[in-house]
Amino acid sequence: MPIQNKQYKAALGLIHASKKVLITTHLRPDGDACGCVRAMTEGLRAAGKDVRRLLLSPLSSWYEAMFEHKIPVLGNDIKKEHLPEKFADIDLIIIVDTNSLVQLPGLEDWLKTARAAGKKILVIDHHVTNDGLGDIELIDAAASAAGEIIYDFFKAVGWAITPAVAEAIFIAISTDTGWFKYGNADSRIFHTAADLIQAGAKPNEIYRRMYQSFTPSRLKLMTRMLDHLELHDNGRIATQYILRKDFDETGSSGPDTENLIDECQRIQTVDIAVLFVELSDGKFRCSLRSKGNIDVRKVAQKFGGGGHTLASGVNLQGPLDIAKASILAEIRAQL
Ligand SMILES: [Mn+2]
Repeated sequence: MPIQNKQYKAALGLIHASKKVLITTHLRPDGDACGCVRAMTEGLRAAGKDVRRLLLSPLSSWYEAMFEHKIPVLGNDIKKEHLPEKFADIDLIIIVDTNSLVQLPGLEDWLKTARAAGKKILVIDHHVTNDGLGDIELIDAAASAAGEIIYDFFKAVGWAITPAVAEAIFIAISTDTGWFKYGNADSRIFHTAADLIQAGAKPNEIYRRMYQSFTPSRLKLMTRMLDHLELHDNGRIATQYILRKDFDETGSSGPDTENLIDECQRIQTVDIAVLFVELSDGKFRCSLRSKGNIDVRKVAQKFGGGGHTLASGVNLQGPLDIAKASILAEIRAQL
C-alpha cells in the first residue's frame, strides 16, 4: 500500500520534535543505503537538526566520496559498549533501507535500551522482511529503492530537492535497480529519475563514479569469481564463490564483491545466480539473484535470510559444499 500523506506528516512531526538525530543503515551499505543516509543528512541539516551518523561496516571507496568526511563504523571507531554514552543526547534514530535486526548486528541491545529511555525511532524502508523497529515506519514494499520513499517524503513535506539531495537519491534509486535494468525499474522510478535530473543529478558523472571506478584488484577478484563459475540444471542456475584467499591474493576486500554476482546473468540460460562469499568467521554470505522466474526471497527465508523477490541473501554455515547443496536443493524445490 502506498504511504499516506498523513504518515509523512507524522514522520515530520517526529523530526520536528527532536534536536539531535542519528542516522544509520544496514550492514554492508549499498548505494541505496548510502544515498538515503546522505539525502536525509542534507534534509535534516537544512531543517536545523544536529545530525550524526553511524555505519555497521566500512564503506566501499566508490561510496566514501559521497560524504564530506568519514562516518564512524561500529566495532572499528565506536565500541558497542560505548553506544549508550556516545549517543546519550540523541533523541531520534532514523534507520534507512532496513527494518530487520539481523541487518543491524551490534545495535540490537542499544536500540532496545534507547527506546526504553524514550528515544524515538523512524524507519524508512522498502523490504518485506520487517521487525517493526520504528515508532513511525515509512514502508513501501512496492518502492524499488528506499531512496524512492525518501524522495516522496521530501516532496510530501516540502523539503527542497537541492542538487546534493538529487544526486544522493539518484545514486540510491539507480544502484538498487542495477542502473534501471532490473525488474523493479518501473515507470515510477523513471519519473523520479527524470525529476532528479531536473533538480541537478548528473547521471553520466554518477555512472562513472559508481560503475567505472574499479581498482585492478577488484577486476582480478571478479576474474577469480568467474573462474569458479558452475552451471547447473541445463544452465538455469549459476553458482560462484569467492574465498578468503581470493581476497588476499588479489589484494581486494569485502566491499569489492558488490554487484559482481550480476556478471553471470549475461549468460542467456541463467535464471538464478548464486554467489557464496567466505566471511572472516568461516561462514558464507550467500547472495541470490533471479531474472524473474523464481522468488529468491523465499529461498533465502528458508535459511533465515531475507530481501526481495529478485535479490536476496542469507548467511550460511560452511563448508561450502554443504551450503551449496542446501541452496541448490531449495532453488530446485521452488522451481
Ligand atoms: Mn534498498
